[in-house]
Amino acid sequence: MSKKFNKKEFINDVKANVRALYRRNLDEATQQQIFQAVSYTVKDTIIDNWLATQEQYEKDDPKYVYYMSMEFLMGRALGNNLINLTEYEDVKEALAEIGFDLNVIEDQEPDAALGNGGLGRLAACFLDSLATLGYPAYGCGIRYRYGMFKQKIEDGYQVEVPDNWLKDGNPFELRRPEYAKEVKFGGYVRVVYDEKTGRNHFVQEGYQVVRAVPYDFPIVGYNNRVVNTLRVWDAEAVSEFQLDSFDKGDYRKAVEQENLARNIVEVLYPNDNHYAGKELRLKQQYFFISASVQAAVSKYKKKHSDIRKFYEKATFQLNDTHPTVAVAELMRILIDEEGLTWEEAWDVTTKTCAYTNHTIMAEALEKWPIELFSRLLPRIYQIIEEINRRFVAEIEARYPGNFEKVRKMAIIFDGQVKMAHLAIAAGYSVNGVAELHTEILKKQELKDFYEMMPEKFNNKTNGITQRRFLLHGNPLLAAWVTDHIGDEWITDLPQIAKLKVYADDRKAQQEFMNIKYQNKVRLAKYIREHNGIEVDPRSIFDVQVKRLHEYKRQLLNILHVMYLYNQIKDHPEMDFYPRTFIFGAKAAAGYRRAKLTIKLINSVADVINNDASIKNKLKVVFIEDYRVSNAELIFAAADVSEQISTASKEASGTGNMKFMLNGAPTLGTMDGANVEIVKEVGEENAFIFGLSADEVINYENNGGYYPENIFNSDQDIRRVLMQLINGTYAPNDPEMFRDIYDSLLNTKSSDRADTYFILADFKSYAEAQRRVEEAYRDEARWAKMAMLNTACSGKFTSDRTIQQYVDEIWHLDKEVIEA
Ligand code: CR1
Repeated sequence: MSKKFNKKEFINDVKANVRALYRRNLDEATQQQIFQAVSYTVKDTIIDNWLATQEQYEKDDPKYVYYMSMEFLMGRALGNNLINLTEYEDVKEALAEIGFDLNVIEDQEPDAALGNGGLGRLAACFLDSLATLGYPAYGCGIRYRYGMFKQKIEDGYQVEVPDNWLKDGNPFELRRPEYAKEVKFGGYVRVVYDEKTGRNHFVQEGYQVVRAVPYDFPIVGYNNRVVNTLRVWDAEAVSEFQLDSFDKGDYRKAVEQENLARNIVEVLYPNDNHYAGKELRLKQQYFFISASVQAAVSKYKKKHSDIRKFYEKATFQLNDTHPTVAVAELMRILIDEEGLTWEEAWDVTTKTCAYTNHTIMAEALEKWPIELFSRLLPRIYQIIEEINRRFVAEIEARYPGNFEKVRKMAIIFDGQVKMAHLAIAAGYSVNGVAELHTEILKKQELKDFYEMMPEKFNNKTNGITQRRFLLHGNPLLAAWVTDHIGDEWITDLPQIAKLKVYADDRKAQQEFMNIKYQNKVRLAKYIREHNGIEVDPRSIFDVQVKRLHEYKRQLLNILHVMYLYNQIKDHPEMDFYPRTFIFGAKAAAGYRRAKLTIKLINSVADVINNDASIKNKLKVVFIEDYRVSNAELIFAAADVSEQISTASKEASGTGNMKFMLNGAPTLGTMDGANVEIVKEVGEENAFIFGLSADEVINYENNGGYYPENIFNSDQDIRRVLMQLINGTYAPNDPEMFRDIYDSLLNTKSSDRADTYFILADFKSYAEAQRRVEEAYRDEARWAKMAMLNTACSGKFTSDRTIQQYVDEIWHLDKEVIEA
């Protein structure tokens, strides 16, 4: 493997880096400076492997996957890189020797939060698995100057603070100006007839141009010397003197170009599962896609002369519709720059692009107004028009006289460009992210497309990397697992099933639960330091961490807490097992009801946590600024995994898998990947409740759901809902939560009341919660359940997901880095 770790050399390198970077000696350096110096030292090792990988790929000329994504939610790099280099323990020891604690050093690193939630984190897990399995891959994205905002809670409200993650410098990235590309916006297209070839040429003129400069991040494979690349693009102004002669001295244009460059990569849009339709967002999309596609084509051309075989060496995976302009950009390059005919270019494009759908939420569908689209990307729009013309002709040929089909499937319709339709028409593969989700796509959301081209559709159930979410995040459990079954699970997670033989072993159960307890102590300390709340690690840690969204139903959870509180107040003598309800969630900055839900959770927490009469039986904690780095602590410490979305709405979920891996049974609906989790672990080792996806879809299509009937007939529910508007949790402003109350009962708005079936599922949720309590009281039973969740999590490694993408979509060959 990589050259052996040498402690003395390592310490000397760190010392030298502190001197070179900060002109200080070790004893004068801050923890941040040590972090930087250690990272540069680690980067040196990585660079050796990066070069070796590069050379090997150069020699073998393999096919690459370009994973195109607006989001890569990487989290911290140092700890993960050390884990994958298998140098974590060595470095920890070496640092201890010179008086530093690796954990504290790791805490100096800001999260690279270039993503919102599951979609962005999935991309990050995929890169880890691609490198670990030895597949040639590039992540293609944007180097946002500001990532996902930092969340502060002030007076119970979310306040967004800019995430200036680059302010201390970013030790692992590498700027690559030699690979810069130019990206053009606006202007108009002039058609020039070429008499020699008899073909039209399309020339874009009067445009603005931005220089795209790539920054490369190393993606370290586990213990295999493979280092792949995440390439994220920064925008720079093309300075005035570089304007072509026609534009020379055009001062206004120079300033405009400067502004365009400055704005384009400024900040990540903080929406999860929601489309905002902002012009700047479309600029971001085209910016990084144009640069990435140009780079992929240049790379191919270095070794190959026949561009018509491009797809033999490259495939583009489009992470949702956000990168779908890649389809038209590739067509543009092939036709306008490489001189291919339309048919030739279409053949290449449709063998290169593949699309992943991540949601059926209607509000997430990207549809751009023609006016905006054609003004910003005139040539790209022309190409999409032609793709649409031909696609509509196909639909008509297939369904003569059926205008309904055209209306539902056309790429351009009703003044809008529909990105999902473009991705499906041009992609050779369309996949969902869990079995249930893919079935819903085929039967409901994309039914017409499935009927017309069933061969494109397939499922790839999501996964997570056990290297970050067990080996790094839960070192105690990781070591225990390795003690019992060896360490092959690190690269072959299904091996973890070998733990099943310990499920009934009392000693193993006690060790397992003791580790859980220590992780709860670790989290309790974090909560004390960050929230000033004291929680009892002996209580049940019941956790819901994920983006705040109505369909994820944090509201159901907190309404149930209010109900429990009523019960305890009414029956102080009641035997109630102490519970700590832990929430963590960011709300999109403009999502009012989600933000009000955060306020509600914090208001309920305030009342309950300060009520001495309930003797600490109930605690509610809202963890500020939920992100990848604190998620690692939270999963390790969870007893109960709340996965309570309205059935059919959560495409997959991936947090559910991280909880399972860490030994927390699922309390959830039959939604997304929960269905597959229950199948693996057995229904007796999960707590399932609520309407099924079919029942929800049936109500949605046929009506018949009346939340007010439930409100009128159920005293417990009625009381909880009334407490939203009678000042119980907002004595100074009883109207504060009116909007939430209205959302459940009133049809004032055009929407159906209780869109997400909270009242419908309330009682069955409460009943499932009682089963949780009962199970937890039986220590041996719970320990067995928890251990079986870990033991049955093998399917949910992203290594398995990636292998399926490779076998069924990408068709890549494994690379081995020679020593
Ligand atoms: C889904 O909501 C899924 C991730 C990753 C999200 C979640 O259930 O686990 O994608 N979808 O596949 C999304 O962000 C834009 O859509």
